[in-house]
Amino acid sequence: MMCRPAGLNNLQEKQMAKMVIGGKTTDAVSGMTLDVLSPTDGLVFSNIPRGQAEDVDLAVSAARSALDGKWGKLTALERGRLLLRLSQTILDHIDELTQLEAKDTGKALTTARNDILALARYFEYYGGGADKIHGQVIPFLNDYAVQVIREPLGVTAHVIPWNYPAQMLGRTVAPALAMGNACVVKPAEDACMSVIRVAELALETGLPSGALNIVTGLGEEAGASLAKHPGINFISFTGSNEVGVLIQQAAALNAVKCVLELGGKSAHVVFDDVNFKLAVPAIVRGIVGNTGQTCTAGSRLLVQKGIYDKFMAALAEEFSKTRAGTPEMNLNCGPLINKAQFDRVNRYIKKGLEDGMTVRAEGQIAEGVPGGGYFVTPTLFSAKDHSSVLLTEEIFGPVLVALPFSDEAEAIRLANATEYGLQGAIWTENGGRQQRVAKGMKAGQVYINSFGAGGGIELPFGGVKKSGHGREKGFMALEEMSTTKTIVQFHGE
Ligand code: TXE
Repeated sequence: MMCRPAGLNNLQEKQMAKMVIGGKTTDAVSGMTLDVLSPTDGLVFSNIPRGQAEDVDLAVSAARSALDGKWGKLTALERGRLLLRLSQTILDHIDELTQLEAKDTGKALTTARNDILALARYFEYYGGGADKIHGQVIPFLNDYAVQVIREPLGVTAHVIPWNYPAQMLGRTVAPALAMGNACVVKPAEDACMSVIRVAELALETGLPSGALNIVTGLGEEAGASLAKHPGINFISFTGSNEVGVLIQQAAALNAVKCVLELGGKSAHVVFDDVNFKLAVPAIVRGIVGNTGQTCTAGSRLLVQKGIYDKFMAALAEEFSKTRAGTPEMNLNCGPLINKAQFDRVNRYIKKGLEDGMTVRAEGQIAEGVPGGGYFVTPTLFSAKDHSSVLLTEEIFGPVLVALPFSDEAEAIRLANATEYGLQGAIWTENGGRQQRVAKGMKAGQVYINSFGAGGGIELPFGGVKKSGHGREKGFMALEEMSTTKTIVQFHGE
């Protein structure tokens, strides 16, 4: 039976989802399944197959056959057109996909809808890019012609997390397909329904069998089997640092390239000439949006001493308006994804209090949220010094920690005082300072007088230090998902 979830009401009945392998929807070879819980009420609303090594084998073989078959023979123009068609099909199913994403992750319906729009945009952007990847002609010795051409890597593996399932699928798979690779995706066991549905829609749109395969299951089973599979030529991973290291080790054993996006501890640096109207709402949105479960969440706030009290008062007022609620309530915050994340975030809040931090503001959990959901109170802390782990470790929840600084040099030192380096933001009207601090920050993306979750689809994205390596988004993703071949031709006599 093909899984055809169609809206939140139907989803209230338990449904069985299937994997997509070699153009067919399928159960795990073992027949085993996993329950899928809604974070809003903690209740089981679906099952997914518990894929294992044998299912990964089938998916990798299907991807290889696609490369050797119809998919591998398409022109760049034909691949691009298919992706553009898929983008439109996603938009045609936006209500269904929005409901599915919201149910699975607990996101507000408006947020989920924006995620589906972004998913469609990924396929649009890379569909348009498929036939615009050019090689080079390099001057060399007399009587030689040298071309450098770009080719697909082959079978690409993609292990993705649960915080933005639909967007992550688009981000990693659209450039891979545009370049002519065949993909095997292992979505997160906590949220993968939209990913499965998009793979079904891709088949209905005409994507050849085996070009996009989905193996569901546990990280340590399906994920680990995929990472170490000798048949893959590349792996992209977004998730925790601990698992990222395992992925890189597995990639090293097969000598395949890997791209890692491993989270962050992004800092806002607020100088005394900050524009309050711009900064205050953006900083609050940057930590409570998606319930703080965003790798780029602005989870540290460094504020210049002279305006610390005034700025914190304005921020506290805005922060205290935040409400965590169900998808239908469409508030600025939802539940955390699961019990483990719920316990983790509450542990950090408790630790903040033990470390002597002051609670400057709290949001609220909206009235009427069901019991059993994983809702936490958004919390704004003020720290006296940099000693607490809340200033260095990724919390992945709606918890913001503020700390005062004296001057530019101290601001840069504190902004860089974590093992992560994903994103940062600078709030000042002083142009010289904007440039100096942007260059001093060790981060893959820096915002000036604004803050976005990883930026637009057109902008290269990725981290330095323990936030990972490699770049996604923008045209750079097409380079990451391809390899170059140098062809040297002697044309003398
Ligand atoms: O991540 P995992 P978890 C961070 C965030 C969060 C923490 C833990 O700090 O609190 O990680 O979250 C698959 N081999 N981020 O435990 O385990 C897993 O099935 C191969 C940041 O959920 O890293 C899922 O598909 N794969 C982040 C994916 O890895 C394995 C997003 C991510 O899960 C595996 C999510 C294994 N051994 C969490 N073990 C971001 N950068 O946005 C698990 N997986």
